[in-house]
Amino acid sequence: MGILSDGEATAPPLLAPAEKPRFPSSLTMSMAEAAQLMSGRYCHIVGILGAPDAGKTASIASLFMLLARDKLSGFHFADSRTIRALNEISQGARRWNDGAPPEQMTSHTKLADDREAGFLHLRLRSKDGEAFDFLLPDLPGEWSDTLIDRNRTDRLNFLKAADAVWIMADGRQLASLESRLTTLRRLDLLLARAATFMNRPVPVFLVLSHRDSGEPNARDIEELKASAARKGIDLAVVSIASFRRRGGLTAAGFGIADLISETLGAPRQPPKLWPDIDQSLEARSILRYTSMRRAR
Ligand SMILES: Nc1nc2c(ncn2[C@@H]2O[C@H](COP(=O)(O)OP(=O)(O)OP(=O)(O)O)[C@@H](O)[C@H]2O)c(=O)[nH]1
Ligand SMILES: [Mg+2]
Repeated sequence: MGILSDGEATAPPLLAPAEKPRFPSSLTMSMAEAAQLMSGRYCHIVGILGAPDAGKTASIASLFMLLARDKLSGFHFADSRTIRALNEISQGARRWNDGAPPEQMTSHTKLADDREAGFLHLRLRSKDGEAFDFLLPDLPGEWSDTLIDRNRTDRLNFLKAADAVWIMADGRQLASLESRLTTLRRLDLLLARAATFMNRPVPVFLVLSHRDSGEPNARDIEELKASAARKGIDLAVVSIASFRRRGGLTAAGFGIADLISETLGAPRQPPKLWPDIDQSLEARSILRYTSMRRAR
């Protein structure tokens, strides 16, 4: 065939795909997916902050593994929208050689999108049949470091909608002479930054990991609590052992059930009897936050 004459149509070389091509979605829930879930049911958002290696990912992995074995005292597993992500973060812990735990049970958290938190979803059912949905972000410790050092808050806006905050630290660092003072000072700074940023009363838990290696120093805890009280925070302290090192003092999963029930039981602001529209939006600020982002 020669050159096409004017007006003659050519067939497209390829058929248009039925759906626009998309990158595979992240295994965690995006902010928009979380907001969609929350529009249908109440979800407890927990802000999990803490330095690299504080034990943030391990606490979520341990919670998931306890639920998987139906060993979380007081609760059963009911559902998860992010089961693949939960499997992924607990993979290291399941890669045991002949019963010997690997050096690293969880690996450093790296996010596909370094600008927005991804949420892990877990639905728990209490022994009396009540269901509770949790949205837990597995954030890299660098996000807490940049909050402390540079007051970088743009990626942490979801904290404004959190029902509770877990400030995590490796309990062993409080027991070590070299790291104790620095750890205490950075925890105090993190509490201050989080309190200023959230600017409303939120139950805050100091969660100390590695309880299998020993108990935290009671005087340090009292000092942190007193300092938190001066910032208007009623700090609750929970010690956990997400895993158990060889010869460790406590079983794997120690304290996790307490952490969950205390997070659920933490006093919340009493609901207003006749809230007006603005106030109810205030309480569910994740919806407000996502609608603001959509409008941008
Ligand atoms: N034995 C024991 N190991 C723990 C405990 N908590 C955390 N670990 C281990 O400590 C290391 C660091 O824990 P992670 O949970 O990965 O730390 P992270 O806070 O998520 O760190 P980033 O993702 O880098 O911010 C991992 O090898 C964990 O398996 C604990 O309570 N007991
Ligand atoms: Mg992590």
